Amino acid sequence: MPLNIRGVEIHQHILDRPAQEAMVEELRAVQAAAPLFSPKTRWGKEMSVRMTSAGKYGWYSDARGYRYEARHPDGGAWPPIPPSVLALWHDLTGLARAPDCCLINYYGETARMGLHQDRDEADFTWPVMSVSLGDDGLFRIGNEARGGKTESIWLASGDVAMLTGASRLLHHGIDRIRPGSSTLLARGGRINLTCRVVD
Ligand code: MD5
Ligand code: FE
Repeated sequence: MPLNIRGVEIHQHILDRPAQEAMVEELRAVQAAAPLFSPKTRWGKEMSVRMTSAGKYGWYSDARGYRYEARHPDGGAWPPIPPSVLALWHDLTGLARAPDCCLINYYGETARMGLHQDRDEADFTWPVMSVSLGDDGLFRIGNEARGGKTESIWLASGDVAMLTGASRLLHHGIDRIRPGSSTLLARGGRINLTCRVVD
């Protein structure tokens, strides 16, 4: 049974160590084809999280704002979503439809992500799947409206959060990671994969 926080279903350690290692290996190929970059916000500030994507679309941000793009900033198409990620998506969602985007977020020691909503997608009734790999991350879950009380939980390597229904539009963020808490990634840090249906 998954933990349930405000409708966010958290499956702790659903991926065992070999499954995590296999996923990291597949992600290496994605990053080789589509290198990590640091998006700039609309206000010109570089995000502390480095990113890339796989699938039909990649998430992107610059002075024109947040959006999905069909190409990596270097100009090429995004690589395909790795088979291990697609298998997990179909297994947990029960959907026949594949996600359009698998965003790969890389958190170094001091990276964080402020409270925000994910609302760049056309239809919020599709679930979102979030996979944590590597160091622990302190995940904060808020409300649909800005402000109010929040709840936090440490996400560990192999944890998967499913955002469905009413939880889909909650504010959320990563306050900090716990450097050195996992041996999965040779260079340390935390990877988060977020799979979404975009259009
Ligand atoms: C992360 N990434 O750990 C998080 C996990 C992002 C992002 O937030 O936008 O790249 S995604 C967690 C998520 C998605 C949609 C809804 C909710 C959480 N939620 O309602 O809690 O890098
Ligand atoms: Fe988000």
